[in-house]
Formats: sequence, C-alpha cells, structure tokens
Amino acid sequence: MTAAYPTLDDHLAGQDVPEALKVVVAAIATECVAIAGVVRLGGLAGALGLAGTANVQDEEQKKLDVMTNDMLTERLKACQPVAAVGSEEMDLIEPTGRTGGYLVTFDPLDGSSNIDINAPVGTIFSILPAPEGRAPVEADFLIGGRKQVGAGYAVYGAQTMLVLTLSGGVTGFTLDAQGRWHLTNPDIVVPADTKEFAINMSNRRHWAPAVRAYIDDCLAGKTGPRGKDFNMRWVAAMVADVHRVLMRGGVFLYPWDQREPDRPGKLRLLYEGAPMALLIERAGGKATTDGVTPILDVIPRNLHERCAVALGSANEIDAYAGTPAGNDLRQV
Ligand code: AFP
Repeated sequence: MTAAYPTLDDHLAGQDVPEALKVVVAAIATECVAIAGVVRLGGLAGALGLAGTANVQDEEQKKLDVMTNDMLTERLKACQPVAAVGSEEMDLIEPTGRTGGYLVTFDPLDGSSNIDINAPVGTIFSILPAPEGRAPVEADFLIGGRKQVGAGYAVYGAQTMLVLTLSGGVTGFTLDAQGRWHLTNPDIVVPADTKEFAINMSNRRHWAPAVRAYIDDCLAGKTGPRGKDFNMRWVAAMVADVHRVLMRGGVFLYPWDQREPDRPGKLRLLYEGAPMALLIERAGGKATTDGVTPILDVIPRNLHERCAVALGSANEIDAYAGTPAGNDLRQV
C-alpha cells in the first residue's frame, strides 16, 4: 500500500540543496523514528514521569525530555556535516569539533506535559549554516530565522509524521510500521481563512487588552463583529497545534502576557518560533510575534530567547493585527 508514495530518500534525492544538508535531514529523520519508538512504548521503555532535574529555563524535565535530548544530540554529533547543536534541554551549545556545514537547534520533545496522558508530542528542529574555518560559538546561532536552510518537526500522534521545508514548499511524510517515511503530503498549504483559533484561555486575565478584544470578538460568533462562529482547540503541544494549522488552517497564539512582563511569552525563538514560522510562511500563512512583525525577522539575543507567537491563516492573522488597540499586542 505504501509503495504508491515516494520515500523520504526519494524526495531528498530530488531536492536542489547541498548533499550535506540532505545528510543532516536524514540523520534527524532517522533519530525521530527512534524517538517515535520510545514514545510509543511509554512506561514500557521507562519513559514516563519526571527526571528530577530542571532545564536552563527552570522548567522540570521529564524523563523523556532527557532521553530524547541525549538521543538527538548523540545522533547529530556523529553526523559529519554538523558543527554544533543547541537544544531546549541544554544550557549551552555543544560544538562537535568540526567546522563548516551546519548548526542544528531543536526541542527534542515539545509538549512534554502530554507524555504521561498519552497525548501528542513532537520534535522541532531548525538548521542554520555554520561559519567556515573556525569552531562555532553561540553568536553564530543568533542570525535570525530567515537564514534557516531547513526546518521541520516530527509529531508523534495518531500517526507519526515528519513535516519539512528545505528550499521550496512544505512536505509531509508518514511513518510506516517498518520505520520508513513516505511522502503523503507533497504540498502543504495553509488556507487563508479560518474559523478556528488556539490559545490557552486560562491566561485571559493576563493578556494585553488587544488580545482579549480579538478573542472576545471571536467568541461573540455570528452576531458579533466578526460575523461568524469560531471553534477553539488547544493541544498544549505547539507541535500538534501547528500541525493542525498546517493541515486545515487556523491561528495559533501564544502572546506576551503580564505575568512576566520582561519576557515575550512562553515559546522559544530559535527552536520553536523560528522553525514553525518558516514552515507556516512557506505554506502561505503568516507567522508573527504581534500580528505584524514576522518572527523570521527577529534577531535573537541568546540561545533560549523567548518570543510571542501569532501564526496561521493569513487573513486571520491580519484580523488579529487589526483588532482595535492593536498596538497593544506588545512584544518585549
Ligand atoms: P511543555 O513541553 O513544557 O509541555 O510545554 C509545551 C509548550 O512549550 C508548547 O508546546 C505549548 O504550546 C505550550 O507550552 C503550552 O503551554 P500551556 O502550559 O500554556 O498550555
């Protein structure tokens, strides 16, 4: 049945990108197959529960955060064209001892609070060019999302899928029982219009007034200013929420809020915001911090910098930006 679909290897062979980049993507895809195996086994692989440690953002690490971080780090450090890696779960970058080639940042297990309840989680990655002729330093990672040469994610859900962009559009692959990726979604496009939004509503009281105004307008439905009924979804794993947006449209919002006024939201720019923004823009959607500023134009100041996120169907992101008092959709 799967013979009808080209494999990831077939697809990569036809891509007009450097062979070394294909090697990096293949290494990530291979490790995502291994991660999918551990996720699938859960408690049987000793993968549930807390690790008893915290990451650089002082967030509790789950066992699977640590396991998957080690798996992907080890794979990429052994991958010839990779000069250094950076991860949500590591304080500092880890150079591989090689020069040139690529830098890879990743969130090895996004949505890890979903692990213990058997809900979707994923791996997000971003690939940047490495400096030539010298060992990379953290500043080499801080060049902005437009410089990404590739980005993608694996989502471990009802199906395990890999979604990828290199030089062109956005493609989706489905994992078969033998551990091979098949090109099931050759040209993913985000519809311009939607009636679906994703935001953590429990934070409503902390949002800027313009965010509240936008959501209130959506909730008012057909008889409100938007003139249509909206639906809401929140998987609590960016990877799964963004996957839904790529599959059927919608907007995904994680705005700045007043609990931590000096930090622009919860999500991380390098290994969450930027790779997802590249995928969404390449699929015809908009990916912004505030409805207007493209995430890809934000130049990070450090490896673990956060960014506000408003991405998805283009016309709906415009509606978000156009909410009265829209200038209050602040990004610190
Ligand atoms: P965890 O990996 O710590 O579960 O966080 C996931 C995440 O960073 C992102 O994937 C979700 O969109 C967001 O947090 C969910 O945040 P809430 O806690 O506000 O639901």
